[in-house]
Parts: sequence; structure tokens; C-alpha cells
Amino acid sequence: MTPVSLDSALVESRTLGLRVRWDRRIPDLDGTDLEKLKRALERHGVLCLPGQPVTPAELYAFTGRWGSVIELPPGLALSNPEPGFPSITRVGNLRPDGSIIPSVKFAEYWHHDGDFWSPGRNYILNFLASVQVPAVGGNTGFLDLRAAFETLDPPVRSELDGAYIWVRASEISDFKRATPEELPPDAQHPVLLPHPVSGRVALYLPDSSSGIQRKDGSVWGTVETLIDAAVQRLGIYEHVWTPGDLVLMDNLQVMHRGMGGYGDHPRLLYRCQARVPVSR
Ligand SMILES: O=C(O)CCC(=O)C(=O)O
Ligand SMILES: [Fe+2]
Repeated sequence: MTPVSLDSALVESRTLGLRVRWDRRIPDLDGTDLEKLKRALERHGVLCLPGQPVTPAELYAFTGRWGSVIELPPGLALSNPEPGFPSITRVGNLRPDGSIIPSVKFAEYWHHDGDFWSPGRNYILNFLASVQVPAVGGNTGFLDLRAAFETLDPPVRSELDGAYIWVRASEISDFKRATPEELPPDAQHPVLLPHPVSGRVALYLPDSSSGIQRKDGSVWGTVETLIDAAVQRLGIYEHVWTPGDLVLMDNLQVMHRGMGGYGDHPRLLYRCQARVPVSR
């Protein structure tokens, strides 16, 4: 996909993973262009700024311009942080000393980051900076949840009106080492979620042991049913990384997953996350 200018991104019909050309470096983005970039992300759900190699310090500073940078307590944090930057995760299999963590299969299932926080605290943006691209595999998949909502059969849409999903951090396998004080309280999420900024509804489909519950508490079914059907109907956007790609994503508009397949080929993305405050 040929990169477009930031102004075109604001009017381009919605495409996941639009590439936005920015001739200067991200640390030089001024306030006006930052506002445009925010509107473009709101419109597209996932954006890629190619040709933006960033240091961990630059990624941290850029993320902080979108909201408060997330730093998870040790029991919730993933195991490969960037030295000196507890809020930056090294996604992939490369340790800071250059050695490979064997057989990594991190996040190879559809998910929203931050779904274990309650509504109002789960407006999380991810910033992924590609450092090392494996010789094979290692793409990231995205599923458009606004389109997933908009293309639902009307009867299913009415069944899901008022439906909700409980996410219990204590049941998340990655958080097994967490102390009770570190675990956030159980979170109840509406399945039909109006976006805090645009108001447009998307599906919100976090994994839960109790599945999707209707308004009256009865079980509607599993999130996989809706995810699989949306993947069938819409297809997915698969980002093929180039070193220097900076990908921005809105966890309330898209789900994402690692597509895997890189075996022990070196792969490294820096990931930083911002929580955007929601006025309610
Ligand atoms: O490995 C990937 O491509 C996705 C990783 C992921 O889920 C994340 O960085 O939040
Ligand atoms: Fe993720």
C-alpha cells in the first residue's frame, strides 16, 4: 500500500493499517499534526507510520503525548521488559543481550490489550515499533470490530443489546504470579461498545470463562462464535512488518493477534501503551 499524507488519511475511506507518510521524525511532530494523527487513528483503528525507527526513549515520549503511559505492576508485566524502560515490552523472542527465547508463542490469539480493566480505564492505545523482522512469519493480525458490529445480522444485534462479558484478572494465565493487591477488580464490559470519542459502536469481545451473558444473565454463547464469524465475513488485515514501522492501534476498535510462524528467527517489536482518559 502506497503511503498517503496525513491530510489524506483524514478523508480516506476507512482501511485498517493505512500507511501515513511523515517526512520528519516522530519526535518532531508538532501539536497540530498530533491532533490530526489522533483523528486519523480514530477514523482507521490502526495506522502505520513507515520509516520511523525510534529509540525506547523516543517511543516512551511519543506514547506519553496520547495519554498516561501504562506501567504494569511486576506480577502483571510480561517477562521481557526493555532495560531501563519498565513500560516498554520487548515483543517477540529477542532478549536484551541478543539471545533468543526459544519457541515464543506470545499473544497468538485474538484479544484486546487492557480488557482486564473496567470500562473507563480500558481505552488503551498500543504503539508498536518494529526493530527486527524475522526471515519468515511474525505478522500481526487485526480484526475490525466496528465493521463486525455493522455487519451483524439484525436479530443477533438485538440479542446482544445489553449483553455483557465479565473479565476476571485472577483467571488470566499470564497473571499467575500476581499478588492479590496487584490484580485489578473484576471488570464487566458491554459487548456493544460506543467509542468514547466518536460514539460509533464496535463489538468488544474479551475472553471470559462465563462467556457472553444476556441482559437477564443467561448465557448467549462464547466470544469465539462472534470472532470466527467476523473473520469469515470481513477477513482480517495482516500487517507485514518492515523495520522502522511504527504501528498505532486502538484497542476499542480492533482486536489483534500475533500470527506466529517465526519459529526461532529473531523478532523484536518495542511495545508501549497509553491510557486515554475518558470523560463520563
Ligand atoms: O506479536 C504480535 O504480533 C502481537 C503482540 C501483541 O499482542 C501486543 O504487542 O500487544
Ligand atoms: Fe496484544
